[in-house]
Amino acid sequence: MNEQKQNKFKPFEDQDAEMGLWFEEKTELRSASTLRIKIKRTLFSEKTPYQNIEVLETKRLGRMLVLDGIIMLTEFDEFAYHEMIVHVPLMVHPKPRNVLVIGGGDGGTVREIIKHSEVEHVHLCEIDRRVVEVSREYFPSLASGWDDPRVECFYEDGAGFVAGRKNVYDIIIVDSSDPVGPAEVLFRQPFYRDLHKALKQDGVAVTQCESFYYHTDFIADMLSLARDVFPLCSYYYTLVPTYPSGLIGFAFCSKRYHPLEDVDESRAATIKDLRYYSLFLHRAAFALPEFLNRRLPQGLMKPAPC
Ligand code: SPD
Repeated sequence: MNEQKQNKFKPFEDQDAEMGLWFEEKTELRSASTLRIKIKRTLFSEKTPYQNIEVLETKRLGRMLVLDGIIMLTEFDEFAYHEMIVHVPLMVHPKPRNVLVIGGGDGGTVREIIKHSEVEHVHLCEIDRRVVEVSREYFPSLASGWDDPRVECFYEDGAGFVAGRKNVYDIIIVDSSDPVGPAEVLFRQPFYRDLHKALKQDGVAVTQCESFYYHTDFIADMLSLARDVFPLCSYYYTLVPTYPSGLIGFAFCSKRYHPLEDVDESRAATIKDLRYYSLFLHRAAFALPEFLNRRLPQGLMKPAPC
């Protein structure tokens, strides 16, 4: 068999020849482009009090979770998002015992957190219980954390949950959807202040923070909010082809630990089943293009030049 026939992904071969079903995502903050993904069929669709939930079977990217028309994940590339939103902060904090996830009802973030043996308690606060129930049923590869005894789920508004907790968590991960609909409140100044209060004195928070190509001003505003509250802030990113512009970033907000100088390199070798995260990528993810560096507020941490 020749090499071309063995290749499972043949992205350009049949686009013109075949008619079929396409999912099209309109980028939500700026209609600069759309992403189209070929689908075979809809496996699940429901309107909950919070949002529309859909599970689609794609032609080549596995199953796809869509909330209010926005792609949350595909089985093809979700690991690049979940590994980077989790292992970057957990490798930096020396004792990540108590971890809170806001959002993350699909289970991918919890799956990565429980790979860390230092973690004793994981609280997941998801506003929409149906996201958890549907993901458990349709995304078994993300579900390994749900029955772990360290994991406890709360079905509440994430902003209210964080506001009610003081000095509790070592790590808070905000695995949210975009700043429209139920997640909008998670991108405002009061929420960042409450994150700071809910963390212990050396805590670290990481928040989903969009694409530096499409949302440059938004990211600058978010980092500005974060810097007003946390002494150590930075931005890093990961490559996810099914998100707008093929990448997504995170605000790294820390009370004490530096995202590059405080990495526990010995622990990195103990984490199982990594497909994206490595110590090299941890460091590289904080190296940003110059147009973004110029736009971000002064006073953020930057990686040391080579
Ligand atoms: N533009 C879509 C961003 C979605 C980020 N959150 C995804 C949740 C996966 N756990």
